Amino acid sequence: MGGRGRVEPNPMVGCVIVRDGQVIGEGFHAAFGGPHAEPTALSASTQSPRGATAYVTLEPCCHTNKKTPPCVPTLIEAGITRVVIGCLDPNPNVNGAGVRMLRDASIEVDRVPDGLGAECRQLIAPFLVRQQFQRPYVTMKWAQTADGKVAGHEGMRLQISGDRANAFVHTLRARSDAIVVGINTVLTDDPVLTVRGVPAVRTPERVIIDRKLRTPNDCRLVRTALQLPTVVVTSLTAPSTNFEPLVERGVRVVWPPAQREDVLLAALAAGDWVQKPYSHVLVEPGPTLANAFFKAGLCDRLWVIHNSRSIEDASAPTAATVPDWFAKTGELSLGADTLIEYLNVQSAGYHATVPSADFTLAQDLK
Ligand code: AOF
Ligand code: ZN
Repeated sequence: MGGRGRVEPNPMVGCVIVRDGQVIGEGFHAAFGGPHAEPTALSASTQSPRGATAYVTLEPCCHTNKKTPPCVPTLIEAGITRVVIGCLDPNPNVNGAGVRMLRDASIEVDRVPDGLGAECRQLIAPFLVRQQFQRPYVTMKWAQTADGKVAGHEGMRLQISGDRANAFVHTLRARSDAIVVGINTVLTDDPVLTVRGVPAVRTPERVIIDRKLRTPNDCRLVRTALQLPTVVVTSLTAPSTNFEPLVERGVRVVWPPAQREDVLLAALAAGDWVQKPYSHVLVEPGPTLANAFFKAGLCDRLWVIHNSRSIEDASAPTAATVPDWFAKTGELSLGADTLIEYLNVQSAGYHATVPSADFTLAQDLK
């Protein structure tokens, strides 16, 4: 999990070398373009890996048209005699060919038990979703009061979560490729959607869903658009006069090919206008956008921050309801807040009811 935020769009992979029941080396893929887990674990081995078993969360790679040398020949040369894999690599250049190449070299290859295999797939769910469906992994996050409110009187901006919970949100932002908000959030909160107070692992693009192109030229997102990538996703019915002033200020304005909300959301999740593929999209929605994502089946994971205060104001907007098909995978107490993670068990990005890498890293930070 140490590679989270640094390896994407590649998967997180870990490897352990075991001989005579003893761990002699460990490694993980730490950064995009850098050494893979297997050579890292082999070079970290404290004893000769000859005759040892390599446990790898993903099938070792065997293809050569890429950044690093293939792992299968490296394992063979190191004298590994058994490889236990967590799951197959869906990359069409691998996808079972790594296993075959190992077996052809008389190396015993086994799979971990099914439950553990599902956990290995969950670890790389964003990679699997991208390989199979060409879309990023979508996380939604919101904060709510004890009485279920997400903003103040008549929707006025209200800081609900405390400093510790905010710091965790910023770690999640720092590992995401895009942060998405709806136009209502821009109009009421004027957010800047930057990563603050934590190391910036990636620079997320800031995306506004704005069907009628109402994004104000002087909002903070637009004012910082020359420094930080900013995209407005609009529709063909938007007034064209609003287009130029945004573009002049450095905003990329894009139109999915149809006007329907579901197409807009699907296009967003597919990130089909982005120059670089998105692996992780973080949506910070109001209740309307949250429900739209739930309805479109486009939310894979959810982080809800529950604050212990109530505001008891009937005019304050109420949080969306977490659908029944979301399974709770973690709970973390952070001062006056509790962070709860859910996974959408109906999504293609679901494999096992286990805390995500981001949640586990948050737990470790705590
Ligand atoms: C492994 N071990 O630790 C990882 C694997 O461009 P490259 O050389 O980094 O190769 C990227 C591909 O290798 C990636 O798409 C995936 O199929 C596999 N990732 N394989 O044996 C690793 N990270
Ligand atoms: Zn490899």
